[in-house]
Amino acid sequence: MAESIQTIEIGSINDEWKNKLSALGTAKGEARSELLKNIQQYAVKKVDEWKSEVVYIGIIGDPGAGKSTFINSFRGLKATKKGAAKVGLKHTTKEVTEYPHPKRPDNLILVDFPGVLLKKGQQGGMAFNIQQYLDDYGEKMNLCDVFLVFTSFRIQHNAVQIGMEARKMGKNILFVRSKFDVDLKNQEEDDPYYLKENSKEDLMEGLREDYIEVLKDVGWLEDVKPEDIFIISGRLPAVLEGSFDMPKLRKAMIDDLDDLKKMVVINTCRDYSKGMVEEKAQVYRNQVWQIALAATAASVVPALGTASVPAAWIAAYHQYKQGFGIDDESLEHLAKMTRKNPTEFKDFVQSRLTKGSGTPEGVVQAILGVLSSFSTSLMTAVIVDQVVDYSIPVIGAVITAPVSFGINYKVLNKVIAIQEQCAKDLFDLVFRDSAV
Ligand SMILES: Nc1nc2c(ncn2[C@@H]2O[C@H](COP(=O)(O)OP(=O)(O)O)[C@@H](O)[C@H]2O)c(=O)[nH]1
Ligand SMILES: [Mg+2]
Repeated sequence: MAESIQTIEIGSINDEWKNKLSALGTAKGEARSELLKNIQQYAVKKVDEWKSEVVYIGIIGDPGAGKSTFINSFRGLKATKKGAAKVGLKHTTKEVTEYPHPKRPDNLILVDFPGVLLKKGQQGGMAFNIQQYLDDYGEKMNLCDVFLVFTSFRIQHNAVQIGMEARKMGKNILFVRSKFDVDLKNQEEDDPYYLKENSKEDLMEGLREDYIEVLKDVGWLEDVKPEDIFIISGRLPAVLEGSFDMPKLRKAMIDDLDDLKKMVVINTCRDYSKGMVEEKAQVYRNQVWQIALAATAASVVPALGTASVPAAWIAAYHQYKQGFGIDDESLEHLAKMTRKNPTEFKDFVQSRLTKGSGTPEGVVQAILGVLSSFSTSLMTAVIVDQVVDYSIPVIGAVITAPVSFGINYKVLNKVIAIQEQCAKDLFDLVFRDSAV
């Protein structure tokens, strides 16, 4: 029998889970139900675990470098909105200010650290007392998961010095050079032929190389690679659309975070670039086995809702939609930001998520249609009648359930794939004729 069973690649399963699963293989009767119940509870808890995490993103740098503008855009806010950071040189921050993300204010917080301009009458680098700065702000700095160091047209020593201290605390430091839209305009003025013969990417590459040289000059002691430097525009449309290095910056911001913190960022941030959509899909795929387990266990434990489609599916479906920014609320926000028609976006998404039937893809899409209408009883019917097409073997023979782990795993992956494609197509629809 063992030979006819295929195994499914389930990503980062840990030893604890491996043990639970093999115990399940031999358990019988009561013991088996009990074990399944435990797995179910544990897995459901896991699915929601990220909601108790907090991610702090530290923002440091020169006054006027575009920090406040970025903080607003990253949170999907215009500068005039309530809760937006005050923008402009008159509004240089003197205290640490926390800017929670409006979508998940308890989970994702940008921390704006005071600027480091020398005070009037003070001269030279000596006037900036790094020890004093650390005494004042070191504790807050330590809280941050990652730092973005913003610098303007020339790099100031003090911002780099603070960054260096954060580095000593073991933090990931990303260098951001904002206002690239201004650079582009200047370049056109200064040398109209340059951009006819070279690409924007060439200009960005040149800036990155200059930047590395200056960083070394001003005392950045570590190795810096061009990919550590991010050339962006902090203007709202550019951030939403993912112009210039914005997608790479987003990816770098989450690269060093653990999986739960990654979930916080991707489930919270509104951004629509294709690179980020792919990144999100990957994080969801890594987590699918947990949801599949929850769904599997739920479908065989009578006490927890018989053989209907488990709540874990519905929870996952809606979580993904939010994460990909294709739920109604995100679409309304996007429509507002881009001054387009929310109904057009909603219809588009609805049609993408529910089209087709007959093929395996159609089955999943039928399920999606049902999921989106929230009717659990109908969903059960769809599963019983059609999911048989998915005669996916069970992992290691350890779980045999009405809706097997394999089916759950496969279908959830399909849900992610369909939503991922939908989010990418939405990007084309929304931004096809914008020029940021
Ligand atoms: N064109 C353009 N202007 C920007 C950008 N970022 C900031 N600004 C402008 O630069 C000025 C200073 O920005 P602000 O965000 O207040 O900088 P902060 O002092 O670092 O917080 C403001 O007038 C902004 O409107 C950008 O990416 N592009
Ligand atoms: Mg500011």
